[in-house]
Amino acid sequence: MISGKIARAASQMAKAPGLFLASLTAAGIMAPQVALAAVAPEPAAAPAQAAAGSYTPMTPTPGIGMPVDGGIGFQQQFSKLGEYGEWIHNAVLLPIIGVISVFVLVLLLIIIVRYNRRANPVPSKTSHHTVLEVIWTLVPVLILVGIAIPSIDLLAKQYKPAPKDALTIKVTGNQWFWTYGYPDNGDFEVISNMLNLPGQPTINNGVREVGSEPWDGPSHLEVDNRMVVPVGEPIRLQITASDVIHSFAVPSLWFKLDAVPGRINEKVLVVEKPGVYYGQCSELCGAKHGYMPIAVEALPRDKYNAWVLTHAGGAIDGQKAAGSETDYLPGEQPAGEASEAPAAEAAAE
Ligand SMILES: [Cu+2]
Repeated sequence: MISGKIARAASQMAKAPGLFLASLTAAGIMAPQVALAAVAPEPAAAPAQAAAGSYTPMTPTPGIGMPVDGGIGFQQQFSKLGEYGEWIHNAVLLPIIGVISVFVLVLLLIIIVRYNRRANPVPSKTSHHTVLEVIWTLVPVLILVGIAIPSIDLLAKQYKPAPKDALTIKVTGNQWFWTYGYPDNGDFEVISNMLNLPGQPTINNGVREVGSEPWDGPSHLEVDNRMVVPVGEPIRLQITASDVIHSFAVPSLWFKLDAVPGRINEKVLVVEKPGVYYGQCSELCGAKHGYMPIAVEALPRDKYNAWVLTHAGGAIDGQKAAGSETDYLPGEQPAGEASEAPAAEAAAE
């Protein structure tokens, strides 16, 4: 384990000597003074603090990444998928629902006024009308097809796997808190508990009260240790649970995926803007189901790396190139090759 860390750190040395020494320093292997003396060309030049790992939690913007008073729509979205989903809801579904509801209401009113017993004592005996029947079958079919096209497109995009070299973060639901594992960053783990509520019975022993730090967000949503992620790059979230089924859900990031014991569910997350985004467990999971919120803090890469280095054993991952690789799963072939392969086999037969 330790030798693995040293090996990994050593491989980074070639690329970034400062970071290598910083990680050694963070791991307690080398004294900071020795590290700096050994590398820094001029003592004053190296901002040692940033490289050695530093982190102050970000103060959330009110109303962003969290519910708002009287809100009835979606939370403001901070991912491409979320913006697309919100567009389908606002520009496709709501107008269709509105037009159909008004149309049916108008038909009902016409029937009530014009075809009641007094206004129309002798009702028509017509029972079939071919043109009308074709229209009222065809129009709903076309409406459903029109809704299905963007819906299936969104569904497909949501389950597109992360690029091969995306950063992996493992999310585990527990009764009643979340743990976040960082296998690409030295495999440390963050335990995330809801902050206690002032003047109310203690929910989590040994955890401070919400509002006791300047960066605390809303009560019931803020946690002691947030899930920190890099902004603007695809992240492979692998989600599981240790006891019962939970669900990892963050509305403003258009993200919800069940956490099932003994199983890993995977989905890609790309956060567009730095910020703090809150969510909650969304699967009834026991007595304290309502007290296991999620707080995702998205930071620029350099700040994310500095956060990583604040953890024992934390190591900077190989700065994954965002989206440079293809989107197929490990072991799968690219679309072009895959289509050629069966043809080649067929030709051989
Ligand atoms: Cu839960």
